[in-house]
Amino acid sequence: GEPPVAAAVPQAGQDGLVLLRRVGVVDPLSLDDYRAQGGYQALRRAFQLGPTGVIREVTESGLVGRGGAAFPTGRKWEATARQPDHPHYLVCNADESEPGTFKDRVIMEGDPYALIEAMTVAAYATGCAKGYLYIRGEYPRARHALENAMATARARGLLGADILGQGFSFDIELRRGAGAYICGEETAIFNSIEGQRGEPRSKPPFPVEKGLFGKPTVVNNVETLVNVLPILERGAQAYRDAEPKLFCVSGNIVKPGVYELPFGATLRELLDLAGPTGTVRAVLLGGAAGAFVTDLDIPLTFEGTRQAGATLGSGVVLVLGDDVDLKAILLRIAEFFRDESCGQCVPCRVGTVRQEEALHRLSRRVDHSDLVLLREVGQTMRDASICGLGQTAWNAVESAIDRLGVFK
Ligand code: L3W
Ligand code: SF4
Repeated sequence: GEPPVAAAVPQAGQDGLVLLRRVGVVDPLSLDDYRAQGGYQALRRAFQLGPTGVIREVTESGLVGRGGAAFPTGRKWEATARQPDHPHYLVCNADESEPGTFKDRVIMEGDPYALIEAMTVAAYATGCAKGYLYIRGEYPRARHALENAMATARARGLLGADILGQGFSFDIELRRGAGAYICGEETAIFNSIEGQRGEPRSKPPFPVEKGLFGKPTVVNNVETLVNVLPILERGAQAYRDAEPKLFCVSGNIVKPGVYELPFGATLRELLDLAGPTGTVRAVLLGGAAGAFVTDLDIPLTFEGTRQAGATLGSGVVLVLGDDVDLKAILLRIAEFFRDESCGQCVPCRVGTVRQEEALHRLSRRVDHSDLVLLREVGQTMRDASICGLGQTAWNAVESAIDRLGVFK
């Protein structure tokens, strides 16, 4: 039943792609094919540079996290590497659950060795002997591809003891999520791996100091990690000159799928590739946690989207045509957050319920007091929730009211 990977990547096989260059082209089950297409060059380069050299390259590349929050990767790695407490752990966040996000899936399904190689580089740089790959439970095809890649890499001396004869040992354990959105929050992943309830922990302390099993931990998203390969293969400067970003385009669109463009392309340029099915009413950027925009000329950068009052988030570009029922979409988003709140803190546990109730009333009859209530509840969730779920649960609704005039 599932479509082949290439179908989800309309640009598959095109020249000039960086992150997607092998997706839909390489045999995802073949290590030999991966190596024939440039695989394991980056790890060899990493061993030449040494851990500090790798961190220097990653820092100079300017790479920031692709899971949504855009934290500088080099800073995270450097902070973990220097922790005196051992062991250090590496966690790859592959619990891709933000509605509208499916970029990590195509990488894992279509180029799984890239993620295994990138995790090995990250572990080498930050002094981790053990890594966990925490994958969304609903991704059986990706899991299969990764399990095959890990077993083959292990059998060929690319995982396990003394990798490539360089005296560095590292192995990866795969863990599956069980369908909870909140388990994509980094500290909820730690709890989940440790066998506790998947609830976020308060930060600080940040994972770089006290993460998995209370030890220094690097947590990176799949897309963040695979960027490290071209950084090492090309060098930080060449990478910076055309820094690649993945976008998950869906909704009223002719060719939905994952697109790669250099940072700074505009939303209009992306939509020209994907082809809206008609007039575009609005675009939801950043997913359920993101915001609606109407200006198609905004540059798709973290800064550009922030200035437009939105977020690049995990690269969600959900296109809404003229005929969509916005109220129904808002209700669906509110229902999602109410469902997925872990219930640990009051602003989010209660706020997501109140938000959904108010939206139900408003979609029947527009009452000013409900709009006031919605705003107060939303602001409280944003200011007082423990984690990103509650902090962002009102973003999309707010932008729909303020920019799209939904309840006017
Ligand atoms: C050391 C400090 N480390 C922050 C680390 C922190 C984390 C990263 C970002 O994600 C986003 C939200 C949504 N010393 C540090 C430090 N760190 N200060 O930097 O941290 P933070 O807290 O800003 O964000 P977060 O809670 O990790 C929230 C987005 O996630 N989102 C997207 C979800 C995406 C998926 C998906 O499908 N891939 O689920 C959902 O809300 O936009 O910006 O590592 O430890 N001083
Ligand atoms: Fe749980 Fe929501 Fe609080 Fe996050 S903000 S800890 S999801 S109740």
